[in-house]
Amino acid sequence: MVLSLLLACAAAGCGSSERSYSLRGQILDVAADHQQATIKHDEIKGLMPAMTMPYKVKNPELLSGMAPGDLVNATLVIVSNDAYLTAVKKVGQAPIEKPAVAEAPSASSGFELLKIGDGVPDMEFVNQDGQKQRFSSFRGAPVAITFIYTACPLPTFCPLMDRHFASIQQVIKSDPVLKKVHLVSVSFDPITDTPPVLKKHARELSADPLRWTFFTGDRDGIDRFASRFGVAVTRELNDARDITHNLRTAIIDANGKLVKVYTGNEWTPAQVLADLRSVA
Ligand SMILES: [Cu+2]
Repeated sequence: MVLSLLLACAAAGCGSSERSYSLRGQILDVAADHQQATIKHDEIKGLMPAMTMPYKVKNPELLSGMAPGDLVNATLVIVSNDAYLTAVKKVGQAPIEKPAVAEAPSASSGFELLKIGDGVPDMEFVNQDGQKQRFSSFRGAPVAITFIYTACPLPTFCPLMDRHFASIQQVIKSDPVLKKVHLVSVSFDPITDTPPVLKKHARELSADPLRWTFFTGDRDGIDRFASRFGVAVTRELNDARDITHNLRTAIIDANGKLVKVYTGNEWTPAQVLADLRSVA
C-alpha cells in the first residue's frame, strides 16, 4: 500500500499539484464496470458550475452499491492529467428528473444561441502572434472551434479539449480529405491568456500554426461571441482569473455556417472528425 502510494505520487507528481473539492450530487448512471458514474452535481466553487458529467473512480468498490437516483457526497481529486472521485458516500435517494428539452442561453448574456445553419458572427480576435484576425479569415475551410483558458484547473475540462484537438490535428495532417480543416481555440481569459501565453501554450501542444489558431481579444466581445454557442463564463468579483465555465465545441462549415455543437466533455475526437469529413 505504501509502495503503491509512492509510485502513484511519482507518476502523478503528487503534493502541491493535487487538489480536492467536495462534490454533492445525484447519480444518473453507473458504468457496468463500476469505474465511472455520471453525476448531476451542484456548483463546485471556483471550478465549474452545476452540471452533469461522468466521473471516474480509482477504486470501483466505491460505486459497487450505487444506483441511479442515489444522492451522494464525494471528494473530487484533481492531479496533473486526471480527475477522479474518492470517498463516495450515499446520503439519500430521489427520483431522477427528466432533463430540460433545450438549454436556454445564459440569462445575463441577452444573446440568442446560434441555430444550426446560422452564420457565425465575424468577430475580430487577436491571435497567438498578436495579430488581429477575423473569424471570416477561415472562410473556405471547415472549422472546429472550442473555448478554453490555459490556467483551467480541471484536467478533464479545458486541458482535455486541448488534448482532443491535438489528436484531431494528428489525423487531419495525414488525411487528404481533411487537409483544409482548421482548428480554433478561443480563450475566455484574456487577462492571463495574452498572445505570448497562447503561443507558448500552442507550442506545448505541438499545435501547427497553419492548422490550429489560438485566439484572445476583447473580453466582452469574446463573452458575447462564446455565449452564442452556449458558453457561460462566470468570474469571481475579486479575482477575474477565478473562472467557472462550461464547455462547447462546434463544427462550422467552409461558408461560416454552424453545423453542430457539442456540449460538455464527452465528445470524442472520432465524432468531431466524422463531422468534419461530412462537411469537408
Ligand atoms: Cu476549463
